[in-house]
Amino acid sequence: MREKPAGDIPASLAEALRAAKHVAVLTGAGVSAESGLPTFRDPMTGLWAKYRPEDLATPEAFERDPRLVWEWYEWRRGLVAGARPNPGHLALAEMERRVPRLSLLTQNVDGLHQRAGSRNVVELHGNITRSKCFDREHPAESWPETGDVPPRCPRCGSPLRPDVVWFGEALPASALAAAWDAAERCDLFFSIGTSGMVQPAASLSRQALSRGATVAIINPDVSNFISRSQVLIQGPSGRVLPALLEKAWPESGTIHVE
Ligand code: BJW
Repeated sequence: MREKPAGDIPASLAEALRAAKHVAVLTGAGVSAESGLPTFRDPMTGLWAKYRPEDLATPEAFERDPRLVWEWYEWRRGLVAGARPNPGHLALAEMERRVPRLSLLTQNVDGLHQRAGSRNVVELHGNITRSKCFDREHPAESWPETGDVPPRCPRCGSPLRPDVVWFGEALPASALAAAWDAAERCDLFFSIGTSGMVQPAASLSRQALSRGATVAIINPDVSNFISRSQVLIQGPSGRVLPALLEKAWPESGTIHVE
């Protein structure tokens, strides 16, 4: 295990990236922090520092107070709509264009990877911009303006909710299977901007490691990751990822990701 500050990218990691046949990347809220979106567990600015997850991010919370939950997600949808992909998102999209296969496994619900140009994105925790009904999971793109908060499903009348994965809910089966498959088959696995606190996503890096992949962590706070990876790079993803691309493909000159 080696710990490197941003800008000091190990040559061995750049070589591993250049040689990789299949790269898997797990991302978390930290990747979108430089786009101005709050993470969950930052002790000062994280969402869970101000709000209790059991009041807002469980099916029971929605049953208790659907208006509160809907309005909280409406506020967050506004933040997402006003955010733009940052150099970390853009570097990952560029990485996908440079390696034979890249699986981008994201816990983020903000859609910023897709907006940055990433194509093979697996959304483990859903997407905040989509809605579905609570009772039957009918997807809903529009609904009649009846004044109901939350609005009602146009097909069955049940209340609408954001299409995200709350605590105690199963992840979408196809997304979880794709993520597990990528972790088992990749030769290089990155864990970027995630605290690794939430299962089952947190187990993916260990699975990749057990199958022989090189595992690299990129995070400004690496204190939780000692012994969980082979390479630790301490720094914000918006700085580390463009530097990593430049080190892996120096012949390309400066890679413009902004
Ligand atoms: C930077 C940076 C910069 C800052 N650059 N980095 C086994 C053991 C124990 C518990 C469980 C278990 N299995 C399941 C559970 C329960 C639970 C769980 O894991 N609980 C733990 C908290 C204890 N898991 C679940 O309930 C999951 N469901 C499940 O397992 O179902 C089983 C089942 C099967 C069959 C039927 C029924 C059930 C579901 C988990 C859903 C998580 N949902 C949320 C909310 C999504 C919707 C929303 O957005 O509101 O997902 S919670 C929240 O946490 C969100 C995130 O995706 C997720 C992970 O957070 P993330 O991304 O890691 O963010 P942070 O804030 O924690 O970390 C940010 C990091 O970025 C930090 O490290 C910073 O240092 C770093 N950073 N700036 C790079 N510039």
